Amino acid sequence: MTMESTAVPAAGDPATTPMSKEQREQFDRDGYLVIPNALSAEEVAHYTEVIDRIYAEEQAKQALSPEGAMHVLSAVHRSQEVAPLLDHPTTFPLVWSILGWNVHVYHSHLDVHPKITVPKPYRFEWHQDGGRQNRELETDPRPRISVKLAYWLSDVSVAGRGNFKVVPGSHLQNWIEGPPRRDVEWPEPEGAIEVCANPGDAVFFDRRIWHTRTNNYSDVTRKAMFFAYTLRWIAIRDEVEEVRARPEFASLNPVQRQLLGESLHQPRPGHTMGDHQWGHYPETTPLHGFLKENDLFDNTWPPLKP
Ligand SMILES: O=C(O)CCC(=O)C(=O)O
Repeated sequence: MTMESTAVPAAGDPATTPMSKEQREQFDRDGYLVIPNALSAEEVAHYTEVIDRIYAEEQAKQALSPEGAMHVLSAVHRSQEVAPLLDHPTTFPLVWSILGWNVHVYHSHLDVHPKITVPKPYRFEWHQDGGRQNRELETDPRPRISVKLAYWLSDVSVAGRGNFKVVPGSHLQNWIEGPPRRDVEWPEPEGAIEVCANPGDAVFFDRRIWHTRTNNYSDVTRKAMFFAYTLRWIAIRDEVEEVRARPEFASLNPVQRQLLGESLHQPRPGHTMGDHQWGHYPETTPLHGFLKENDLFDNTWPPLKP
């Protein structure tokens, strides 16, 4: 189910259930949350079929990594079939509960990591998301600015299956010790844990949490889809222009189109797309409309002030 900004969902619909107090406390403390059963078994089967098909296409193009892994950027550009994950009712409320209504998806990827059977050179992959945001923002800690959702299609309920690895609570830490060069072997950061999840679970994380993908030496092929959200005054990295130019873009709901960077601005004097992205026109921003219709504004949290 995806939410239609024109239809008011029924009371108790997960799409209109904001992040709970307990979830917020945990997210603020740990920098991430696991959302059990974010996807139904049918959805897991459906998205697995989609990702397997994309993997087969990449394999046919010989575009996989030497270990046979796939890391395809711009998820909806690759297949509009994954668009319902952009505003999935079980997870998207976490996004607007934290970032508010002036948001879009700036980065996404579809990942498949089969068992590694060939030697893989060491590389220190621990990072915070946001690239140069981590150099160009001067505060300590730096601001959150973006959050990311990972939907698990494979079973990573035990460690060692290419799990997502984090240092809980490290989102408030600007720096961790690392090697002088990324190919120099280095001990894992203190307190690092592999996050375990069942197929259909989602992980919601603060971009600042120190995290890494881990190598999959298990027999279970790791499959996951990632979507990162940020404020509309930050540029989208994904290839969304082509997505917006396709006829099928019109079939998406208004919130999904907002998340894919639809301009939304009305060509009239003094009204620019940039102003719209700055949030000057809430009345023509679909997520603002959805939150208003469902009485979801919250004066105690600035991003959710009407
Ligand atoms: O694939 C993973 O487990 C980690 C993904 C990651 O590093 C990221 O989303 O920035």
